[in-house]
Amino acid sequence: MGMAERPGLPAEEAPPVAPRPVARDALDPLPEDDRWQLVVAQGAPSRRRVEESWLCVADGRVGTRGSLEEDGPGTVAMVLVGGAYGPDQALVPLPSWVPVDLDGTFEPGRRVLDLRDGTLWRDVPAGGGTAGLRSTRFACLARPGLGVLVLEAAGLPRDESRGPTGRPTTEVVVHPARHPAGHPAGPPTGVLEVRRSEVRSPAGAPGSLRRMAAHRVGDVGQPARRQAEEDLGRAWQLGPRRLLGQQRRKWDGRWATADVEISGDGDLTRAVRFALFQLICAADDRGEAAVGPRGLTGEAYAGHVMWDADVFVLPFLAASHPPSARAMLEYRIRRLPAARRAARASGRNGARFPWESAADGNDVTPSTGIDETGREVPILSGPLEEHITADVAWAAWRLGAWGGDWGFLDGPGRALVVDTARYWASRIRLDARGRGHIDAVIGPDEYHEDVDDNAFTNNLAAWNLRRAAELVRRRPGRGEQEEACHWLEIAERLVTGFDDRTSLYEQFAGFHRLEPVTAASLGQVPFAGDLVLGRSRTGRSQLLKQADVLMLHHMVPEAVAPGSLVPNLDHYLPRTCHGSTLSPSVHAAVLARAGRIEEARRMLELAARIDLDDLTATTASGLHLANSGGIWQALVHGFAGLGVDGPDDSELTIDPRVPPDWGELRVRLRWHRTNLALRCTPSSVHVGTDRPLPVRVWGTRTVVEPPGRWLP
Ligand code: IFM
Repeated sequence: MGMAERPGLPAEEAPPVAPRPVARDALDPLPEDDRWQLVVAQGAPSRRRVEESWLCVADGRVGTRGSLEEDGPGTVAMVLVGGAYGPDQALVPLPSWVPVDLDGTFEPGRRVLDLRDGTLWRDVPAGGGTAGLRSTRFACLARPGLGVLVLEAAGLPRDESRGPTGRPTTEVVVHPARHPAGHPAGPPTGVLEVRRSEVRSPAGAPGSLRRMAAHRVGDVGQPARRQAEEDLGRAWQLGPRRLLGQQRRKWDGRWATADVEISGDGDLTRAVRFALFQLICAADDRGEAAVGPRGLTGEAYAGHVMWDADVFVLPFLAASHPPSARAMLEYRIRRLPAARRAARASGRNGARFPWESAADGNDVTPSTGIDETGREVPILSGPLEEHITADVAWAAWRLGAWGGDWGFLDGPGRALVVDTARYWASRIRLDARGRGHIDAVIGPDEYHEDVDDNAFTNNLAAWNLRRAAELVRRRPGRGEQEEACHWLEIAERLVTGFDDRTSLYEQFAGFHRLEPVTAASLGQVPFAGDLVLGRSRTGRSQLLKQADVLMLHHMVPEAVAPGSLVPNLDHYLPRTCHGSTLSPSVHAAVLARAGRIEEARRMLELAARIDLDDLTATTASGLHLANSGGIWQALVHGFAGLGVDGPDDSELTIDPRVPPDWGELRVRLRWHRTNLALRCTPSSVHVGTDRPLPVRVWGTRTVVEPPGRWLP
């Protein structure tokens, strides 16, 4: 690319931070860099589970939460394997391969998660009655499913001493069988874990432990077991040092098309990289990737796949590592039969995706929950939060259009757009005047249930119908042209909620008549509005949990009324309490696009703190991955101002709005098979590219030749 330095250093160039004695497996960390490292010093037992979420290491397939190696108060050592749902369709938390039975007492010490290479380091100096310990662990991005732990401590060996010292012990564990997707009578499936450990205790030196664990999900029969043992054997022979070298090369490659840096703000840069790191860790790039709302860092929402994945996580992966976005869509494609059955069961055509989805693709949203008073209340999102069906189509379009990959949209991804359009065409009710309505839904703002003509749902459904018609225009299937005309007509008839006198979209029919409450009159955002006002009054008020009309402006700016962003921002933002972690980042994005840079920046900083300050007191059960994805979207679509336009979304538009004291906003990504490196300042942008790139920068069209140039 002929552009800026690559993040991270190859292992051989990395000087050790401090001279390290002994152990054959001792590994060298990369040089200290607080823009790339999350440091937890002397963590507290009361915060241990939060730290375990922060310090999780994952490779897209297996997540090992950041528990300490030894048992202790507050520790819950746990592993999560993507897509490993139990018979109850909940992600199964597995016992971790990390715990070591050590003699002695240890402080938590200093723990460093290095975002450059996905390694977790721990250093506990001996003293004050506690023993010393050092450890390094990582989940191998180059060999997904393989975890490596190297530990040195005075208290070794204990449990490992069952095998003769110097000879590795190998264990094979089959974790509970999962419900095979759609094949109740299929082969036995589950999670297979093969673990090998070796302890060395040279006289007069601390003992050292080398451990590796290989996890495989799916078939757990004999051949799979043999294969897992062979894979582990090869990794064992390579040893931790060479595996770490592979790890660093792999992570360097991922950051080369993913990094975002704010040159004038180191703390924000670290928080942003932490978010991007989580997104990289969450999704496999082979087969199918079932990405839950907390990725592989926690089991909240039973790891069910929700719109968090399609709308918030996928865009980052589509722009940094398309194979992972493709694997996420493969998860949806394989569940089209279930979505078609769901549509048929409700008397409709096409495919209806479930609000919460697990192994078999049926709706697994719980039907009840506990409210703020401890009462059991119905959860209506399963039957009513139907926008998920259009969200899945949007995700498919996003991968195809962003990557310039029409082969996907004309091929395996086509049904995700076309069958969902068929659903909407049969779902829309025409009234006596021929106007289309979608009755009885929940929009993204979940404080208002069972509403008619939710602007987000209606307009996204219309967008879905029009995009499907475009696909048919490109490659008509038999009888589809007539159907596509009908889709276009029905999209035209569907009420949008837009009032051209005020330029406002009414969030749903009757919203403007509700009690006009502003968030500021109730407290300082963010807060859970339903806890403050009570569930039923909230439902009768205009208080919003998260972006709804503004979510529409965020997702499909090309499909909303021109000039409507600012009036709707003025109207809806003051009514929003950000009771959902999905809210601040989206507001940051639309505020930046509206040129309200200072407010945008405050929202972004709020989003960046959600997990790092545990603002919702729920980080213990996993990091909020939609927020991570939203942070990237706020930076890329909001501050860097990237968008697409033109026939077949073939033109990249760049319209940066950068706070003056940020210095440069640097963004690396892929678009239409081109590697880009942008350096945005308040008044100019350097576009680095490895191919000739037609762009529109601040409204002016030009073609940038490699390696790039400053504009204007
Ligand atoms: O999907 C979200 C929803 O939009 C708001 N409540 C939390 C869910 C899971 O993150």
